[in-house]
Amino acid sequence: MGKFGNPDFDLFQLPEEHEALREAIRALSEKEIAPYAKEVDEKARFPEEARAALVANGFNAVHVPEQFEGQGADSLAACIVIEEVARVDVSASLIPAVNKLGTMGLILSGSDELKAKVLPSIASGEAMASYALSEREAGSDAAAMKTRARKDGNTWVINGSKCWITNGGQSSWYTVMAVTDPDKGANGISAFMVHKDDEGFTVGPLEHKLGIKGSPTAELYFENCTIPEDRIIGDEGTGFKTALATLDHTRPTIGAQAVGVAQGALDAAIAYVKERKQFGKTISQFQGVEFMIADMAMKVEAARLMVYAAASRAERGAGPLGFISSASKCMASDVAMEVTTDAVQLFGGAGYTTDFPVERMMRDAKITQIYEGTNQVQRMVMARALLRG
Ligand code: COS
Repeated sequence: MGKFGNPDFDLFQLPEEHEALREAIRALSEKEIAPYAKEVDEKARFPEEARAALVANGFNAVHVPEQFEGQGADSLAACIVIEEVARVDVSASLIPAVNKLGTMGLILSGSDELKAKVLPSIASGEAMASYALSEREAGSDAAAMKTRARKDGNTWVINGSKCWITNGGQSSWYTVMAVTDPDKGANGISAFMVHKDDEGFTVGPLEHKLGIKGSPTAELYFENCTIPEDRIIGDEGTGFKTALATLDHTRPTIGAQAVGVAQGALDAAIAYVKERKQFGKTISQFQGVEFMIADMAMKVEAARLMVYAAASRAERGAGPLGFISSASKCMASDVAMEVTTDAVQLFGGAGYTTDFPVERMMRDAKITQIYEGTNQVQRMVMARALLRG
């Protein structure tokens, strides 16, 4: 070993417990989630079998801190769980992913009392959580939201609507961003925890989507929705910062989802090209096919490393996360789109049918380039971080 050598340390080797976690969640996903993925997609129904299996085995919300009856898994472990579920069913991977998205603001900025009220039920699987930032006219420009919250005695009264809410209707708790002071722009937005049974809260119609059909995407309505004053997350006016800080922590989880679906498509393509015969040999023996497989695997590996680097930095709280978190989500989702599209190509006509999972994977991959911020917004966030100096 040279001056910098340390035989006990390998930056690119995951710790044993993370590898063991991967083995466990992969086995569970293949046995208890994969068999239902096709039907879940065809019927656009919630993956109940996946929820039951994830809850029974403690994989539904691994990120919840131990102090609040959770497993306190680190960010990398949460990514591994999401990645492995997404490898077989992207819709099902939204259970652990959105539970994290819907509670991260609370974990980062909420009071211990509010955490104690919400988090144990998420950890146990009794409840799920969603994140409500977007509105019809405030998507990428999230600070342009119109939903209002005003103080009334010892309550907050919320009016407005939110849209594209992943797992809307399935979740019991919603992190809702609303304007509390319209004169202060982004600094006049506050974050709240709203429960599905709160007066004045209703779930609207579901979207009909290209992919992730097993995960409902709903509109939420707030009509004089009245919640206790202690349901605010952090101080008044800090909600937009909480919302963006949340995304700093969760964009790598979308990267993990993208890596997972890309790996699933790559695995399916490798198996297929070794079986499929044309011109008297398996198509894996054609150099054009070999090169495609090599490129696909190379991209997946690079995306995985970037996602893990982003998750590790989020875990360590190492500096501003904006660049790395957006870069990991953006790169991994672009890779997922390329790799799943190439997988369909390698299957040929068969890949375009629902007899094989790759067409579903391609449709599911598309959303990773759009949600938690379009990849155009990710590039904006990255550029701002770089150009700030
Ligand atoms: N963490 C904490 N605070 C942050 C932050 C971060 N990562 N990034 C910015 N802020 C702060 C800024 O410092 C600013 O506060 P001050 O005025 O006190 O300095 C405030 O938040 C507003 O920031 P900014 O002016 O940059 O906001 P913009 O309105 O320009 O919007 C983007 C920034 C576009 C990046 C943001 O709206 C965004 O991410 N949009 C996409 C939304 C999204 O991902 N939607 C998907 C929802 S989940 S499906």
